[in-house]
Amino acid sequence: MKSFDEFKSIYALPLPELMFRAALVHRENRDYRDVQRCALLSIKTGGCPEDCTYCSQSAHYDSPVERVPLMTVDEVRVKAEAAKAAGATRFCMGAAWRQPKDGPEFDRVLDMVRVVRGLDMEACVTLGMLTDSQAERLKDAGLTAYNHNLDSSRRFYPEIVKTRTYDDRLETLRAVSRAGISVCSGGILGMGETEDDRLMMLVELANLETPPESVPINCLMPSRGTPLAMAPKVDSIEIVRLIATARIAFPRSRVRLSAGRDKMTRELQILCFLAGADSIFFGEKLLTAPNPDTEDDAALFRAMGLPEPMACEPSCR
Ligand code: SAM
Ligand code: DTB
Ligand code: SF4
Repeated sequence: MKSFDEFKSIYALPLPELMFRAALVHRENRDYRDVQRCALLSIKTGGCPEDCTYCSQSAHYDSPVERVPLMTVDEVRVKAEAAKAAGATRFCMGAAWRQPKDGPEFDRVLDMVRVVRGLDMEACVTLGMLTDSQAERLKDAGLTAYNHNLDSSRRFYPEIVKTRTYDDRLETLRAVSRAGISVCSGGILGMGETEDDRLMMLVELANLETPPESVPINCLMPSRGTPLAMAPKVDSIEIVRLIATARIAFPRSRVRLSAGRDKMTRELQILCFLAGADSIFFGEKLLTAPNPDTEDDAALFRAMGLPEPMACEPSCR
């Protein structure tokens, strides 16, 4: 069992020591040159019945996001081919659903997964809560990973979402694991939580029967009309400390520097990579919010001396 005190004592180390330990763990367990580029696509946008206070796609708030129904498989194929040509080795698709309904739309998502896998990329989807049978069908379609974030600590969660519980979230993560799909689960910084809440979230993830193989760390993308529209920016060093702690807590997992890079300097992003982050979303849009220009990202990788996207290891296909 991992404990809060253990993670806190790591997180609170003098920064040079924390960075050194995280870099050691990174090198012992992974190839530091392998920073994965993932593409992200919103396959169904807006009008979501959940009330997540951070989200531009919730129907509870008046945000400027336009509702778009579920894409066609052909539209997804075009986007996936372009992403692959641009160097993505993972293609992630998100739907603004509380949970998928069995029927033609879920079947279409299964086809989208098959298309992405047919292009030899990892496929990840995030569709809300899943039943065991839906998880099994996604596995049969070839899904690599399912993204379902815990977002924050159990204590803080009811302050940001009221339409579902922390245990609902954990139940879906268990269904995903039972189906043999790799778990992608992390959180969001900057919603008014404390640094301890962020650590409690890592403890919760580390104590899962199957800890996530992928841990996205998002910074809040404040969206007009949502209750968190005016939330202040997260302190840079807090981001770096959390990434380093996540690297030590999940030595063999991908720690993903996810939403929020558009407001980070090049130097801060590089500190995050030195702390053990080894994945980014690239492309000019996340689901609804902006991401850095692809040209700026190419320059960032050149500056780090990591010019070529690394192909994903054969075992992940
Ligand atoms: N509806 C599904 C769900 O919530 O599980 C999937 C889509 S949802 C947009 C996927 C994840 O994006 C959320 O769990 C949350 O962690 C993240 N997210 C949503 N809005 C965000 C925002 N404004 N800033 C940062 N991350 C956000
Ligand atoms: C994750 O942890 N981050 C991505 C992905 N999983 C689906 C989503 C980020 C969303 C940022 C806000 C937006 O684009 O609306
Ligand atoms: Fe819906 Fe997901 Fe946004 Fe919550 S985070 S409102 S569940 S799309």
